[in-house]
Amino acid sequence: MAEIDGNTVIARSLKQQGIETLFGVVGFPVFGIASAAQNEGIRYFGFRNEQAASYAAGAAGYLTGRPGACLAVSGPGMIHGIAGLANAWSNCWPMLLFGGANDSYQNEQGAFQEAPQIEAARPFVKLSTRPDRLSRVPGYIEKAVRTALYGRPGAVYVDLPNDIISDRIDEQDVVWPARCPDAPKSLADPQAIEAALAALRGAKRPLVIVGKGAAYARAEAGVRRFLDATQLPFLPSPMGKGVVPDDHPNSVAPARSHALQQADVVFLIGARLNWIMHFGLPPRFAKDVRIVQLDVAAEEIGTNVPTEAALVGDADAIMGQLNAALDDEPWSFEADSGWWRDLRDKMEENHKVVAAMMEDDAVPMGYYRVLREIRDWTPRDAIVCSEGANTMDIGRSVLPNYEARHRLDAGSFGTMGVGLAFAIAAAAVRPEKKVVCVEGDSAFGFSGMEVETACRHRLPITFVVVNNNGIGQGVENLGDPVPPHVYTPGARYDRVIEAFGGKGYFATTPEELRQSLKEAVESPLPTIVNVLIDPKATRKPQKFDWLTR
Ligand SMILES: Cc1ncc(C[n+]2csc(CCOP(=O)(O)OP(=O)(O)O)c2C)c(N)n1
Repeated sequence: MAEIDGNTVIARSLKQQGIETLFGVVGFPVFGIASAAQNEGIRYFGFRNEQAASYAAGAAGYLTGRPGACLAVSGPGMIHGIAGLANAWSNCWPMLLFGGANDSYQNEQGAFQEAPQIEAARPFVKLSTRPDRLSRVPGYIEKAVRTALYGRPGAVYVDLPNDIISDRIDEQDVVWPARCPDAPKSLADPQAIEAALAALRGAKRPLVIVGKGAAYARAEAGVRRFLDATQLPFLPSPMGKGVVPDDHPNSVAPARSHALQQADVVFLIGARLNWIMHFGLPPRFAKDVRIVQLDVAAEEIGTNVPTEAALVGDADAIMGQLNAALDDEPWSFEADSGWWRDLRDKMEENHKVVAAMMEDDAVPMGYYRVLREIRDWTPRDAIVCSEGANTMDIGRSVLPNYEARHRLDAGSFGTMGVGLAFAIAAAAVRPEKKVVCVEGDSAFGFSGMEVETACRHRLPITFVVVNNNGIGQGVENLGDPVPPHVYTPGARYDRVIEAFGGKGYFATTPEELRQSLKEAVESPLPTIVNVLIDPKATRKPQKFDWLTR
């Protein structure tokens, strides 16, 4: 049998475990791993910073259902990669970070880029580990994959010292475990299924909330069937958007606050009662709201509000149980109930406020006018990435999604700098899709250099920078001192991409924006549409101050 090196053992293990794409930045001691991965047929995307590469890995894990993988150099590179571990931890996405490390025989001697990497990763991962010898590396990688996937998905860190990477071994001495199967799917307790349906049947003002857990579990067919059968009103969480198309007749998203405040029974499908849902507490929710909760993680049950019926397990399998129970005993919520009439009235009222802003052709433009144009030029099945404050928040209601796992945003961790990375990940793992990435100008700046990554890999992403000269709101001109939230007024972000062979567009009027988007969306090149908006533009007036907190 032939001798092989550590790089090859690591690369082969990744391939064998179903990892087809690797994101990272090379340097000591991981150069050879990236090349070996390419030799094994893994696509390697070299980034400009490990932060973005690690964000990309998390998104790839969410989109594909197998852990996304990131490769980082020792010390500072691995430390940057922790940003992605934390983002994956918060969003419950399966990802692996492989960090190079100094030779283990130099530990505690002040080695080049030596750092307490295993300890640094630990708070954000399900497992932080280091192989003890080359022969067992595939076993460690199989366990890393299994840990990231099984139970509540999450991040895993694998430390790779140089002496393991550069070691050589007879191929027959390597222990190769089988490919880790996808996570086993568990069903809910049949009594909990009955309790859940009984709670919903007895509700006067029921509401379903569909989260990204439903999207991750590929439960879209079951959730749609359930809503069609029960005629219950539903709301998506930000990344739960698209599990059920936003134009589904049961969507009450335009009456979101009202629906949350008034509902008496809420059925959470893979959605958590965290800050995004105002913890399930007043004033966002009714004081005595009753909760039916479907989650893959038993420990999530009862978070912030006691749960009346707990459906623990795989969302797709459990939606199957609920649908089977409804087949046996059909039931649907009354279509002309006071609750539905109330929700429809509220949706109509909110629609009018927003419609006026979307049709306002005044220059400089506001968010709604810009986002309406983006909506009109975005293909129906595009993957939409979004980040920023107003740009993302308003975009969530203006930019529709029609398919599951087609929206990626700052998510549970509220991370800026994820947008470009997510767009690259989406274009990498779903090459058949158009990817549109809608960013605030501040958000763009966090990972802006990754436009070079998109150009180098010829990924025809359309980046739209909604430019108001700063964080949240900007100014017309720089003052002295420069206000903390302000960036260069009128910055030409569109020119950045041209340095790398992409195409930039600059727009200040609705007509220029329309023309730019039309060309950009059809272009075979990566493009940036930089649209200047009113630096003082903001959201529609909010009825409650806690909505903006
Ligand atoms: C990593 C990180 N750093 C800082 C912040 C704080 N923050 C929240 S939103 C935001 C940017 C908002 O401005 P912009 O992207 O221009 O969007 P806008 O609201 O102007 O549309 C920042 C910096 C964050 N959420 N994440």
